[in-house]
Amino acid sequence: MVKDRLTIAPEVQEALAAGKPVVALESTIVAHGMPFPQNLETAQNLESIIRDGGAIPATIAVMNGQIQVGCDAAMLHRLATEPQVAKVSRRDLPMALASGQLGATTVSGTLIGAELAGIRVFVTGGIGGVHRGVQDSWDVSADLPELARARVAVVCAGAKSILDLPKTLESLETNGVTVVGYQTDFFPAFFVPSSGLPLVHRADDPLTIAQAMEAKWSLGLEGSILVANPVPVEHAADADKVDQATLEALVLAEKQKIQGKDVTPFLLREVAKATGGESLAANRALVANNARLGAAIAVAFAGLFTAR
Ligand code: PSU
Ligand code: MN
Repeated sequence: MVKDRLTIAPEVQEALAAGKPVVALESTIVAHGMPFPQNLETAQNLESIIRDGGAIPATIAVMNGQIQVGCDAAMLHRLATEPQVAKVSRRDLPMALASGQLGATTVSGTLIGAELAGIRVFVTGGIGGVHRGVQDSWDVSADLPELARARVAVVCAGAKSILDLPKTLESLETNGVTVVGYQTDFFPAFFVPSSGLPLVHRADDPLTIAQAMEAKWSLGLEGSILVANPVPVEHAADADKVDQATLEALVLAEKQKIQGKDVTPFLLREVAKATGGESLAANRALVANNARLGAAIAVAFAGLFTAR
């Protein structure tokens, strides 16, 4: 039964039962997306931003054979520091649960946990997508099919610029994922505010997004509303520097035969190195920015039901 595999922190459980706003957070960004100690600081900072915004944070991970929804300080510390944390997408969930090992959930894994727990808003940095060179590697993130399935809004800063963004957007459309630019007409490119790729949908306030969530799911349509929130310009990385670093990282990945789930963490690490930490600073700022918006959307969404 679901409840035998789901441990929801008491505070999160209470908020959900009372219809109060809750925001899910992923743990792969903590375990694999950033180095220590920036990863732990970021995890803690995101939780406090969400609290300041009037919502309850729930970092999702896998531990002791359970999907853990809402991590305490000790759990966050383990995720940030232990050397052998599994990276858990939908594919990996069964074995991670069966083995009892510690696992960090990706966007796809976190979406599963959030939906099972009844959390409707999830904040991340950048989603996975279609990788460059997909025609040879067939590397398409499990985040895409999961976004097509889970009824959870995801706030991100676009897709990581290490990806093929036009193909990622096409795939989102094919899968019926509603992509909404937040106060922008362009798909953000993670470390930089715009990819130059135009978006069809735009919202300028959290309430509009909450209403779109309600509209989509009240029809019984499955899948996410993907809120694309650009990194604030003052925190953006230099676009040319990031592009150059990305190209070099891709060559290095090929040379070192980096494959599968190791590709994304490898590229993020190399780009951070080559930009002298500039990309890491942008990454931290953009998730914080997403956490602020995610809390506001969760508050607006909860408000739709209490106002009736
Ligand atoms: N965004 C970040 N840092 C990350 C990731 C996203 O800022 O570490 C992670 C997310 O967990 C996402 C995963 O789901 O990378 C995608 O991995 P892959 O490309 O292997 O599907
Ligand atoms: Mn992949």
